[in-house]
Amino acid sequence: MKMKIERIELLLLKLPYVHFFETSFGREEEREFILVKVLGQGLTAYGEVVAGKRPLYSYETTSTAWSILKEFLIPLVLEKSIFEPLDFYREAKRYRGHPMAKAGLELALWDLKGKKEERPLWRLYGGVRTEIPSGVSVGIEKSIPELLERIDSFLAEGYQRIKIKIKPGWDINVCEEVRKRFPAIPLQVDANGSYSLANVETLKRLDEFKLTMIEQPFAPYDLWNHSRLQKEIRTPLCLDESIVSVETARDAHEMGSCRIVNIKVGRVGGVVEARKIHDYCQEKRVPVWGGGMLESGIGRAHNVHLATLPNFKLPNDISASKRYYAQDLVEPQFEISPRGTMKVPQLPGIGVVPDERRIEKATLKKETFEPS
Ligand code: OSB
Ligand code: MG
Repeated sequence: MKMKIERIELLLLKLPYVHFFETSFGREEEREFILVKVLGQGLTAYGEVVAGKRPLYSYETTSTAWSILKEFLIPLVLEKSIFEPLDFYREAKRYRGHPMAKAGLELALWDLKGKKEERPLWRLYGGVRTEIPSGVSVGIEKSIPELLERIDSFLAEGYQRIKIKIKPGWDINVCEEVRKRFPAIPLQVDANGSYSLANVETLKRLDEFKLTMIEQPFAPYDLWNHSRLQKEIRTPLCLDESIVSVETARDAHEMGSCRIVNIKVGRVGGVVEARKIHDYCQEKRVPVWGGGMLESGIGRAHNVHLATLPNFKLPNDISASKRYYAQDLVEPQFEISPRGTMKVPQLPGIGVVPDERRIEKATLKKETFEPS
């Protein structure tokens, strides 16, 4: 099916969180991110770039992504009349790095394809479920009692598992208190790469807490030390930041660096690469689950569709709209059922409707690009 793209827009948005989010990188009160809009033949399609204001989770930022999109990726699409996500993936590959910038535009092309073909994304991807299991990622809080209260209220909402952020000094003591209060809940921890060999004894002690997994204890590049640690502990390691392509997924698996893989489209450069990682892991019987980057409803809708693939075997970091924002950018807002599941939208493309007035209210900057 041929498609003519008439315009691409970049929008820089700022949305305040309902509750601050703190990780080993520090505390954030609001999220700055880029929306990519692709317009053509009466259709409007949306992608979200998950890069943040500062290069903490990865080297990308809203301003590097804006520049890569403006100078290289958008001209590529407009000059070569690319509209198929797979063609974009192949052409964009010659530019090194910048996966979040690439993913934002690829996601918009997927939404466009779904809308053009009048099918929701999960059907284009070959998804196998109409609702997905939701977990919640709880940041570092001001005190342990406050953390316990937050966990309690998320459990009351139905979330199927709790993930807590850890860092050196906010780990063993925290797990002890959480397990004292909630002895049997599915629990996992995420270190965002904040440990080193110097604190390997602490990591070994995490084995006591019946955790489903320990996510990314060491730095992103450090597959080797993850593999050494995995041999010394029972708890499965899960890699997030380290897995940036299907090749790194293979390296990690062959080295024994993890037993579970977190998939984020932004980190791996789009849905095409994410599905390659998914398929490789499925073949090797390594379960995957969907990570999150505190996306708006637009990015979250994309994550929901991806998480319908068969090898997404564990609850995802895909939570209700109100867990993140007072008013999300899409209608309907994402909600979770008392069973801790989220419905997969069934309208074409992302399947939810962005509210242009809310988007405009949150927009700091906008730029429009057209074919010459
Ligand atoms: O490591 O999974 C992570 C948010 C920002 C950056 C990194 C991570 C996270 C989360 C949030 O854990 C998950 C969510 O979107 O709910
Ligand atoms: Mg993580």
